[in-house]
Amino acid sequence: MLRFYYIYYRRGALLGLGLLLTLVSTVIAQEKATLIIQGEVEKELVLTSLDLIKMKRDKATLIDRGGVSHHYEGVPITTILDSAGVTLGNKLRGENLSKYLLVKCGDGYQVLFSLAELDHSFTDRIVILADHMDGKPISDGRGPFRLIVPGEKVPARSSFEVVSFTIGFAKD
Ligand SMILES: Nc1nc2c(c(=O)[nH]1)N[C@H]1C(S)=C(S)[C@@H](COP(=O)(O)O)O[C@H]1N2
Ligand SMILES: [Mo]
Repeated sequence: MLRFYYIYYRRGALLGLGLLLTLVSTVIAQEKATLIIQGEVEKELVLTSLDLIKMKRDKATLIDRGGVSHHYEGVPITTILDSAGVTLGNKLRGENLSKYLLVKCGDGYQVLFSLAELDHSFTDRIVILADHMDGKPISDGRGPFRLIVPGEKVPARSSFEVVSFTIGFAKD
Protein backbone atom coordinates (compact mmCIF):
# COMPACT_ATOMS: atom_id res chain seq x y z
CA MET A 1 0.00 0.00 0.00
CA LEU A 2 2.76 2.41 0.99
CA ARG A 3 4.69 1.49 -2.13
CA PHE A 4 1.58 2.23 -4.19
CA TYR A 5 1.39 5.76 -2.75
CA TYR A 6 5.13 6.20 -3.24
CA ILE A 7 4.84 5.46 -6.98
CA TYR A 8 2.01 7.96 -7.26
CA TYR A 9 3.95 10.47 -5.22
CA ARG A 10 6.96 10.04 -7.54
CA ARG A 11 4.86 10.35 -10.66
CA GLY A 12 3.22 13.48 -9.29
CA ALA A 13 6.57 14.98 -8.32
CA LEU A 14 7.98 14.33 -11.82
CA LEU A 15 4.90 15.84 -13.42
CA GLY A 16 5.18 18.85 -11.12
CA LEU A 17 8.86 19.25 -11.93
CA GLY A 18 8.10 19.05 -15.65
CA LEU A 19 5.43 21.72 -15.34
CA LEU A 20 7.71 23.91 -13.28
CA LEU A 21 10.54 23.61 -15.84
CA THR A 22 8.14 24.49 -18.68
CA LEU A 23 6.94 27.51 -16.73
CA VAL A 24 10.47 28.65 -15.86
CA SER A 25 11.71 28.28 -19.46
CA THR A 26 8.65 30.20 -20.72
CA VAL A 27 9.33 32.99 -18.23
CA ILE A 28 13.04 33.13 -19.16
CA ALA A 29 12.25 33.16 -22.91
CA GLN A 30 9.65 35.87 -22.22
CA GLU A 31 12.13 38.06 -20.33
CA LYS A 32 14.98 37.62 -22.81
CA ALA A 33 12.90 38.23 -25.93
CA THR A 34 12.93 41.63 -27.54
CA LEU A 35 10.96 43.45 -30.19
CA ILE A 36 12.94 45.87 -32.37
CA ILE A 37 11.22 48.83 -34.02
CA GLN A 38 13.43 50.21 -36.78
CA GLY A 39 13.57 51.89 -40.19
CA GLU A 40 11.60 55.09 -40.84
CA VAL A 41 11.25 55.91 -37.14
CA GLU A 42 12.16 58.95 -35.06
CA LYS A 43 13.91 56.73 -32.55
CA GLU A 44 14.72 53.05 -32.83
CA LEU A 45 13.30 51.01 -29.95
CA VAL A 46 14.13 47.68 -28.38
CA LEU A 47 11.22 46.56 -26.19
CA THR A 48 11.05 43.69 -23.73
CA SER A 49 8.03 41.96 -22.20
CA LEU A 50 8.44 44.16 -19.15
CA ASP A 51 8.21 47.31 -21.29
CA LEU A 52 5.03 45.96 -22.94
CA ILE A 53 3.41 45.24 -19.57
CA LYS A 54 3.84 48.93 -18.65
CA MET A 55 2.23 50.26 -21.85
CA LYS A 56 -1.45 50.89 -22.59
CA ARG A 57 -3.00 47.45 -23.06
CA ASP A 58 -5.96 46.07 -24.96
CA LYS A 59 -7.73 42.80 -25.76
CA ALA A 60 -8.62 41.03 -29.00
CA THR A 61 -10.28 37.80 -30.04
CA LEU A 62 -9.00 35.60 -32.86
CA ILE A 63 -10.49 32.43 -34.29
CA ASP A 64 -7.72 29.94 -35.00
CA ARG A 65 -7.30 27.70 -38.05
CA GLY A 66 -9.40 25.05 -36.31
CA GLY A 67 -12.33 27.43 -35.75
CA VAL A 68 -11.68 27.84 -32.00
CA SER A 69 -11.89 31.34 -30.55
CA HIS A 70 -9.04 32.59 -28.30
CA HIS A 71 -8.67 35.69 -26.16
CA TYR A 72 -5.47 37.64 -26.53
CA GLU A 73 -4.08 40.53 -24.53
CA GLY A 74 -1.27 42.92 -25.37
CA VAL A 75 -0.40 46.39 -26.65
CA PRO A 76 -2.06 48.06 -29.67
CA ILE A 77 0.65 48.31 -32.30
CA THR A 78 -0.20 51.96 -32.90
CA THR A 79 0.87 52.61 -29.28
CA ILE A 80 4.20 50.90 -30.01
CA LEU A 81 4.65 52.76 -33.31
CA ASP A 82 3.72 56.06 -31.64
CA SER A 83 6.43 55.62 -29.03
CA ALA A 84 8.99 55.11 -31.82
CA GLY A 85 7.77 58.32 -33.48
CA VAL A 86 6.23 56.70 -36.57
CA THR A 87 4.15 59.10 -38.72
CA LEU A 88 0.59 58.21 -37.65
CA GLY A 89 -2.51 60.37 -36.94
CA ASN A 90 -2.32 63.85 -38.46
CA LYS A 91 1.16 63.08 -39.87
CA LEU A 92 -0.22 60.22 -41.95
CA ARG A 93 -0.85 62.12 -45.17
CA GLY A 94 0.93 63.00 -48.41
CA GLU A 95 4.00 60.87 -49.08
CA ASN A 96 3.70 59.21 -45.65
CA LEU A 97 0.73 57.29 -47.07
CA SER A 98 3.24 55.18 -48.99
CA LYS A 99 4.92 53.96 -45.79
CA TYR A 100 4.54 50.36 -44.64
CA LEU A 101 5.12 48.14 -41.64
CA LEU A 102 6.99 44.90 -42.28
CA VAL A 103 6.58 42.39 -39.45
CA LYS A 104 9.38 39.82 -39.15
CA CYS A 105 9.20 36.58 -37.16
CA GLY A 106 11.69 34.18 -35.61
CA ASP A 107 10.92 31.50 -38.23
CA GLY A 108 11.49 33.88 -41.13
CA TYR A 109 7.78 34.51 -41.73
CA GLN A 110 7.07 38.10 -42.79
CA VAL A 111 3.85 40.06 -43.31
CA LEU A 112 3.20 43.59 -44.50
CA PHE A 113 0.71 46.37 -43.67
CA SER A 114 0.40 49.87 -45.02
CA LEU A 115 0.40 52.36 -42.12
CA ALA A 116 -3.08 53.53 -43.15
CA GLU A 117 -4.42 50.00 -42.51
CA LEU A 118 -3.47 50.39 -38.85
CA ASP A 119 -4.01 54.05 -38.02
CA HIS A 120 -7.05 55.05 -35.94
CA SER A 121 -7.92 57.97 -38.21
CA PHE A 122 -8.41 55.45 -41.04
CA THR A 123 -9.82 52.39 -39.27
CA ASP A 124 -11.51 51.27 -36.04
CA ARG A 125 -9.74 47.93 -36.14
CA ILE A 126 -7.19 47.53 -33.37
CA VAL A 127 -4.25 45.26 -34.19
CA ILE A 128 -2.42 44.23 -31.03
CA LEU A 129 0.95 42.73 -30.26
CA ALA A 130 -0.19 40.06 -27.82
CA ASP A 131 1.89 38.57 -25.03
CA HIS A 132 -0.94 36.61 -23.40
CA MET A 133 -3.39 34.07 -24.84
CA ASP A 134 -6.35 32.86 -22.77
CA GLY A 135 -4.78 34.42 -19.66
CA LYS A 136 -1.35 32.79 -20.02
CA PRO A 137 1.94 33.89 -21.60
CA ILE A 138 2.14 32.70 -25.21
CA SER A 139 4.50 29.73 -25.48
CA ASP A 140 4.98 26.62 -27.67
CA GLY A 141 7.24 28.44 -30.15
CA ARG A 142 4.46 30.92 -30.86
CA GLY A 143 5.50 33.60 -28.49
CA PRO A 144 6.36 35.47 -26.61
CA PHE A 145 4.86 38.04 -29.00
CA ARG A 146 2.07 37.37 -31.47
CA LEU A 147 0.37 39.87 -33.73
CA ILE A 148 -3.44 39.67 -33.58
CA VAL A 149 -5.19 41.00 -36.65
CA PRO A 150 -8.97 40.88 -36.10
CA GLY A 151 -11.55 41.10 -38.86
CA GLU A 152 -9.77 39.11 -41.57
CA LYS A 153 -11.16 35.97 -43.23
CA VAL A 154 -7.96 34.01 -42.46
CA PRO A 155 -5.54 34.38 -39.53
CA ALA A 156 -2.52 34.38 -41.88
CA ARG A 157 -1.27 37.88 -40.93
CA SER A 158 -1.60 37.08 -37.22
CA SER A 159 2.10 36.29 -37.06
CA PHE A 160 3.63 34.51 -34.11
CA GLU A 161 7.21 34.72 -32.75
CA VAL A 162 7.35 38.39 -33.80
CA VAL A 163 10.89 39.79 -33.50
CA SER A 164 10.82 43.12 -35.34
CA PHE A 165 8.77 45.89 -36.88
CA THR A 166 10.45 47.64 -39.80
CA ILE A 167 8.94 50.83 -41.18
CA GLY A 168 9.75 51.47 -44.81
CA PHE A 169 8.97 53.79 -47.68
CA ALA A 170 7.43 52.15 -50.75
CA LYS A 171 7.44 55.47 -52.61
CA ASP A 172 9.60 55.53 -55.75
N1 LIG B 1 5.62 33.27 -37.53
C1 LIG B 1 4.59 32.71 -38.19
N2 LIG B 1 3.36 33.18 -37.97
C2 LIG B 1 2.30 32.63 -38.63
C3 LIG B 1 2.49 31.59 -39.54
C4 LIG B 1 3.83 31.12 -39.75
O1 LIG B 1 4.10 30.19 -40.53
N3 LIG B 1 4.83 31.70 -39.05
N4 LIG B 1 1.42 31.07 -40.23
C5 LIG B 1 0.23 31.94 -40.34
C6 LIG B 1 -0.93 31.24 -40.87
S1 LIG B 1 -0.89 30.90 -42.51
C7 LIG B 1 -2.00 30.94 -40.09
S2 LIG B 1 -3.38 30.26 -40.76
C8 LIG B 1 -2.00 31.24 -38.63
C9 LIG B 1 -2.36 30.03 -37.82
O2 LIG B 1 -2.51 30.41 -36.49
P1 LIG B 1 -3.45 29.55 -35.53
O3 LIG B 1 -2.73 28.26 -35.31
O4 LIG B 1 -3.61 30.33 -34.27
O5 LIG B 1 -4.73 29.33 -36.25
O6 LIG B 1 -0.74 31.70 -38.17
C10 LIG B 1 -0.12 32.62 -39.02
N5 LIG B 1 1.05 33.11 -38.37
MO1 LIG C 1 -2.83 29.74 -42.93
